[in-house]
Parts: sequence; structure tokens; C-alpha cells
Amino acid sequence: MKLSARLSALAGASALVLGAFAAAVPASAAPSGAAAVTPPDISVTNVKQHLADLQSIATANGGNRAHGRTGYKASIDFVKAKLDAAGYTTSLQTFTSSGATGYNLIADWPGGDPNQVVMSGSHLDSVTAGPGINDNGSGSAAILETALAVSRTNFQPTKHLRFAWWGAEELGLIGSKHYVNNTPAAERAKIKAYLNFDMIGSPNPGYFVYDDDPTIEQTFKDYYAGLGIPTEIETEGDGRSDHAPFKSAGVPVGGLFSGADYTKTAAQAQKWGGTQGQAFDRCYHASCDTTANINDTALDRNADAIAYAVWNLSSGTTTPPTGTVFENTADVSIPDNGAAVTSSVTVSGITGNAPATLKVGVDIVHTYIGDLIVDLIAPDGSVYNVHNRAGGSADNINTTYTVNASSEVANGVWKLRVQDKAAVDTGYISGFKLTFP
Ligand code: DTR
Ligand code: ZN
Ligand code: ZN
Repeated sequence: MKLSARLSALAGASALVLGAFAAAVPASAAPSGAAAVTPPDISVTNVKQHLADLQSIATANGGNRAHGRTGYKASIDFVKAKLDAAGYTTSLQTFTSSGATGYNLIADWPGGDPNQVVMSGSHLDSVTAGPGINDNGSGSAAILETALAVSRTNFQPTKHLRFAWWGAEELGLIGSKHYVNNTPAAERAKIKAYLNFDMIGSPNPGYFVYDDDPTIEQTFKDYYAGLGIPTEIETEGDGRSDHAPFKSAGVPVGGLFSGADYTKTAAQAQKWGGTQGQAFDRCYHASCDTTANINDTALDRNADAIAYAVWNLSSGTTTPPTGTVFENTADVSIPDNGAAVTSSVTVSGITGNAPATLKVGVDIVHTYIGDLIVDLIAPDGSVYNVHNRAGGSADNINTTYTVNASSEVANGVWKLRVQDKAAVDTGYISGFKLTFP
């Protein structure tokens, strides 16, 4: 394409990107293999109203909503009242920590298979230093609005839905640990997915997906692929939020995170916008974690991603398939109109040959995917082309390809090879994943 025409197309594409995102999620997103279920939009206006209410509670109770303080109990009562009015079966679970009474709020949506529970949770407590609107009013308000949307639409999923708001997370995951330790193993085994949301509206946001259960992870990644937004694996959080006790107890877990006190890199700022060299949330655990400390776009996208996961993980009638995943999320820059580059994964522990339906996850950030040739290279050097300069001026490749690799021995080093064959547009590999059944 002529440079001038391409630049105008690029400008057009840029204008399009700056417009509203149409979240056309690919049918392949459904975790059970069925067509993806489309949830209702979660109103970010409603989520922000919940945050304003939590802010008012903090302001009226000494400036915080911390464990053992009046602001926390007022927060729990606020959330419980809305859920009771919406038809949920709620219960307050009490515990003692640091000499004060703590509260977990558990809300069950009547119906669904009681032996297959899809559970979503967020900690509702703040630190004593401030109102805790991003940490973690954001997660709490988003799952509250999702629960209210379930009620408003009278959603009747195959599986049973449960929501939880935890106390005393900031003291060391106390509330969620109390819940897991006091739930009999047979009841815990019925929880087929626990989804955790702790800080999802950070002012300088990243889009991180927990990399624990592969099906839950893929569900969130599929949602963001539908928006054309690359995600990264959440690596700093193992053990740092309320999914940890569930994971230790063998429950499949997943979740979303927009970042805390770590600093956004230049590469992250290129793919997500925002400010490089600045923390994802400069008000982490500080008095300035108020309603002004929220990025509305991140909050909106993450709230809709929560609804997408709740609807899709609860609609299938079979336990979502799990697989053995080998993944490389290191960014690899692609030279413009230059030499091919590769991202590698080393497969081990798989018996025999690869399957005829090998899932090849490809995430490439690029402003003109018609420039690209993308190949899967097997350990013996066999080449499987998955993308050959299609797509024209479209942005990004976030696709899971199915490759018949049954003639290849599974174990060994597999490579994703990418070459840019035309000048002007640039990009990088942001993720390469192989999933074996
Ligand atoms: N522990 C959370 C904040 C936090 C820090 N890293 C992660 C990773 C994943 C989830 C949460 C977090 C808190 O301060 O509440
Ligand atoms: Zn915190
Ligand atoms: Zn938190």
C-alpha cells in the first residue's frame, strides 16, 4: 500500500481506536467450547456511584473503612442492604482479628447447580490511612454491580453464583482465610472457580490477568482480545490477595488487577497508554486513595470483563476443560520491514506427539497486521504458517489458532516466528502460548 494511503488509513484506524470499543468477543471465547454468552453491560456510572457512597462512608467514619473501625461495618451494611433488596440470600460471617470483630459478607443468588459454584470475591476493607477507593472499593463496587445486574436481568445460569466481600485483607487475608478454613472440604470442592478482584481501577492502569487456572485466565484474555487490548500475566500477586487461600485449598482461581505501587514501563505505556516511570497507583495505601484516584476506562473495562467471566463460566454445563499450558509473555520487538524474530517455549512432560488440535495462542501488538508473516516452528524445525499478511491495516493479533501438530514430538523448544515484510508500521510480540489437552 502506498505510504500516503497507508498513513491516512492508519490515521483512520487511529481515529477508530480512539472511538468507543465494540466488544465483539470471538465465539471461541466460551470456556466450555460453546458460543460465548454475552452479559449485560455493567454501568460504570453505577459502579462509580457505589464508590461515591463508600467515599461518603469513609468521610463520615474517621476517613477510612479499615478492619475494626466503624467505617468497615458501615461498608458491609451498605453492600448487604443492596443485595438483600435484590433478592440475594446473604449471611454475615464474623471472626476476630487484632482484638476486633471482622465481617465477611457472603451472598448467594438462588438457583443453579449447588454442586457447581462460581464465586467472585473482593476485599471491602481499606487500610487505616485512607478511604481505600481503588484498594479495594473498585473490586467491591464492580462485583456488587455485577451481582445487581444478575438480579435485574434475572439471570438463571446452570451453575450456582456466589459473591463475597472479605474483611481484614489488609491485615493478611484474614477474612478469606477464615472463610476457606471454616468451609468443609466437601463444600469447598463444589467451588469450580473463585474469581478475585483487588484493585481494578488504578489511575495509571495496567491490564493484568492472573495466570493460575488456564480456563479462567483464557476467559479473561478472550474478553480483552475482543477489545483489541493486550494483557499481561499478573506476576507480583501470588499470595498477595484473597485468591491465595482458595488456591492453597485446591480451588481453581483467577482474577484481574490494574496495578499498585510497581512502576509502569515504557513498553507498557506504549501498549496501554498512561505514564511510564510512574506507579500504576501512586496513592496505594495512602490518604489520597479517594474517588479521584480512579481511571474510569479501566474500571469500566474490568467491570465488563467480570460480567463476561461470571456469565460464561456459569453457563456451561460441563466443568471447563483444563490443559497444560506453556507460555512466554516477554515482549519481543519486531524490526520494521526486517529480519524475523522469535518467542520460544520449552515443552516438557508431555508424552508422545502433539495433538491434532494444538492450541497456539498468539498476541502481537502491531499497527498493520497485513505486514506480518507468523509461523509456528516445531522442535524439529517444521514450519506451520498461521498468518500470512492478511488483515490489512487492522491492529493487533490476539488469536488462538488450532494447528494439527500430530506428526510432531511434543517435548522440545517450540518457536513463534514473526517477520514484518513492509515499511512504516511497527510492533512487538507480547505473548506466545501452547495449550496441550
Ligand atoms: N495486596 C493487595 C494489593 C496487591 C498488590 N499486588 C497485588 C497483586 C494482585 C492483587 C492484589 C495485589 C492489597 O494491598 O490489598
Ligand atoms: Zn491494600
Ligand atoms: Zn487490595
